[in-house]
Amino acid sequence: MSTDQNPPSYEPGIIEPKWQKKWLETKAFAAKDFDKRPSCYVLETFPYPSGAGLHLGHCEGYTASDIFVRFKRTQGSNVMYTMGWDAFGLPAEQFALKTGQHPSVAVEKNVATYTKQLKSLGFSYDWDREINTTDPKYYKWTQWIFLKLFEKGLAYVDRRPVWWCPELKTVLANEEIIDGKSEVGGFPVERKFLLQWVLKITAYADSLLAGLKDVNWAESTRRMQEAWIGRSEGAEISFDIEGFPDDKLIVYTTRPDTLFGVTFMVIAPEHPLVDKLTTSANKAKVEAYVKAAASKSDLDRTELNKDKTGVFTGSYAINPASGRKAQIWVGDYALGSYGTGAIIAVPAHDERDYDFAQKHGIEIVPVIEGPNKEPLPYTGTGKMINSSKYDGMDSEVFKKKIVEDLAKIQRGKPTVNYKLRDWLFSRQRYWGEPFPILWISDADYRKIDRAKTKLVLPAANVSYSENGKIQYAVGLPFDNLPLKLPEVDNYKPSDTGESPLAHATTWVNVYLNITTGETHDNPQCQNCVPARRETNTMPQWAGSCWYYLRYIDPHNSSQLIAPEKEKYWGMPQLYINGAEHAVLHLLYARFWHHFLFDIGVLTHREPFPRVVHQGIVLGEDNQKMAKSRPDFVVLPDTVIKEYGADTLRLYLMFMGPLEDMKPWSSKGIEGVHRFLRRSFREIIGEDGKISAKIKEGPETNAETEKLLHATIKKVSADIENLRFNTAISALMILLNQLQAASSISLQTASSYVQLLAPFAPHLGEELWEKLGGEGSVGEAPWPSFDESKLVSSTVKIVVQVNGKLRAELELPTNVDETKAVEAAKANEKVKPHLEGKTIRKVVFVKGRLLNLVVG
Ligand code: ANZ
Repeated sequence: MSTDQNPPSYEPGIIEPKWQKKWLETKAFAAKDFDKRPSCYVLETFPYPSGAGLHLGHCEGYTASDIFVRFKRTQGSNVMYTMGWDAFGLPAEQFALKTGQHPSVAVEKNVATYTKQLKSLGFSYDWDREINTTDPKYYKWTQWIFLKLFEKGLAYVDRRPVWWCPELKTVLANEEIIDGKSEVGGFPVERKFLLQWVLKITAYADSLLAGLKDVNWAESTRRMQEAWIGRSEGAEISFDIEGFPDDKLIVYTTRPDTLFGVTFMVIAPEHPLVDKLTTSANKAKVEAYVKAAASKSDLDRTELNKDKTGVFTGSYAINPASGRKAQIWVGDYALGSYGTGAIIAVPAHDERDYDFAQKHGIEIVPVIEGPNKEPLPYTGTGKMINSSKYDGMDSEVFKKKIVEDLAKIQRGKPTVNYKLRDWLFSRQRYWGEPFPILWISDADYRKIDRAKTKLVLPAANVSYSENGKIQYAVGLPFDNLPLKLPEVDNYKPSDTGESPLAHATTWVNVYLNITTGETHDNPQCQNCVPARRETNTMPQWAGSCWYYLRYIDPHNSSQLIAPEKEKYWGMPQLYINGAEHAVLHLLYARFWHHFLFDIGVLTHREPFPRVVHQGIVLGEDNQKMAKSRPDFVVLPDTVIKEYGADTLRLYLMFMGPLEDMKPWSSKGIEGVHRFLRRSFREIIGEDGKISAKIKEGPETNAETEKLLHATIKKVSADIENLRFNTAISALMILLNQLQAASSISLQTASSYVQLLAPFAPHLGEELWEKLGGEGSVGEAPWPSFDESKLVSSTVKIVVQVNGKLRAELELPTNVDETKAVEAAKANEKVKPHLEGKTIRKVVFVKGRLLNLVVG
């Protein structure tokens, strides 16, 4: 704390809260709809407010976008920069299970902590646009989008196998199961068939692929998303089966050119023909195999290094091209869920098939010869061999030709497949958005007058049947949303895998007026039928699929987003997030966005034109920070307490390129803290007033002037390109020059503060105020640079000793011979070569070379 006796020092603990308060009070960062300035919308991933609070990863990404928007404001943009909470999810529900308190209690507490932490970092959000996915006013629109998907036939139900862990009483994701046991606790899991909601994302596969052509994303991310969608062009080929004249075995292949090399077939354990094709001699073996396969995940089954297992059914397929017989095996490396669930196996040209054939002693017939007669399996292209009349043909030509020829005899057709699967959209959980759906009987469904009802009915009926009774899904009227999540006493999923909402029997069982869509508990009501609410909830992804749209119009109760506002703000011109979002979040959100575009809600087809992934901040030991190694976990709060938020921000950006993985360093943070202290000291004098070194009038030091212009140019370009670390280096070099100069102009000092301000906004405001700057430094127009002042002020001079290159010196452009010799003598690399010797001759080429002849 400064007193009258002591010169003031840099005290972030005082400066920072002061400016944070001021920014909040003046609503300094309000985004103004329809303002004349150009709009600039920047998005960052809204956090899941966990009990652990904000971590360094959040701070890194958020600081980067905050610098970017602060820079944009000074350039005259009307910035929209926002924050919200992705607050549905398992941990809040588990908190409820443990404490008996409603999950919203945990959410509220955590949101308060996060808010405080984010404010303490000085992020320039428009807090009036804050959103929370668990707020009924928000999830009303999540439900609305779902209802639209339902109405358009893009949501359906299916009895799907899910992994169920009886011990944990929960459904688990594929990734949570290792070797048939739960990752947590190692308990056995079983397949359970539960009724699930599924969204038809596959209908958007081509649209999602096409859109990737127009985005400015990291190449690796674009490719990952492409691979996830996995468009594959191939052919379906139909095989006769010996002894089963009424059946065909249809396979999907991307290599019809290998057809003459087929020596066996593999069908998935789930394939509908397994039982039929298994001869009695093989029955026991096949049944045991099929049973064992049921507990493996697709991931386990297709893992390349896994042993390729299988059993022979005893039946044979007949190759439509060669007429040869091929054994039909059941093997779990053929997946039931891809293509047709059956494949041709060509050991000569496919690694998996090769391993399998070797292991089971099956014949290997090469049909493509590579240019260098490569060893098997050979997966490249070449000349056809062992393929009857096609021998000698180029394999790429043959690939098309054979499909055409097979098509003529109805044995084949070109086919496109996708890796992308429809999206399993329901969870047996409490803490999620309820589905605005009710189930009614077949007879009651038929009573609905489609012309009169306000219920939402899908183009194609959505139904399921249980014990011979058919149930139909109807959607609540759009006007009746939100359907609020009911209070329950018991948050546990039940033994049957049913969602905890099923316990809320009075909420679940209602009477539905099939005209008005109203629900109540009065059985007497006319037009009413008994109905049962859907008790699954939506997955965590739902709320985050469209949140970036809601910031544009967060309080609109009659529309998801007003079209004029969507037009004005457009889509976020920058979205910084973690690389873990490369597929799921960015794909799901794009799907909903394309859909909303198609139904006329939006005018922009792609939501995220520019996506950048921040790199992970590692611990000082170069490992991922983890609770298990608490000594290496750095918490933002602790750093802020010790050094202040400006230091934390600056250091996170100085550590290295934004997208790189980089380790924390306590030395490094000391360094940037010193830099901020030096900046403070350079502007503010001993008496607490503006430093005596700072003079009115134009800059008189030519070196300073040149460097200032070069720094303005560099920092501006670096911020635009998110190269914050090099921008900060440039500021450090400029500060060195300011310190070395005997005086600085007020203009230079002000420009320096402006350049520093996006990175260290609190210190920026403080120094700006001291310099007598007008208003907030965040609003002052960004300094401009003069290209003509950038002419380099230094040259590289090559130093030779007896003609041998010894060093390169950076010296002022107009350096003379004497000064150059002096500099060379002082240089560490040159010194040893002069020791004990006399300079006999000096050759100096101005601005280029210095040769010292010694002896
Ligand atoms: C014969 C063949 C020969 C194949 C060859 C490959 C190489 P993508 O690009 O992934 O679509 N396949 C087809 N359906 C399958 C299923 N349900 N489970 C496991 N594998 C399946 O690859 C398609 C290839 O993967 C197909 O082409 C098929 O093997 C296999 F030298 O057919 B191929």
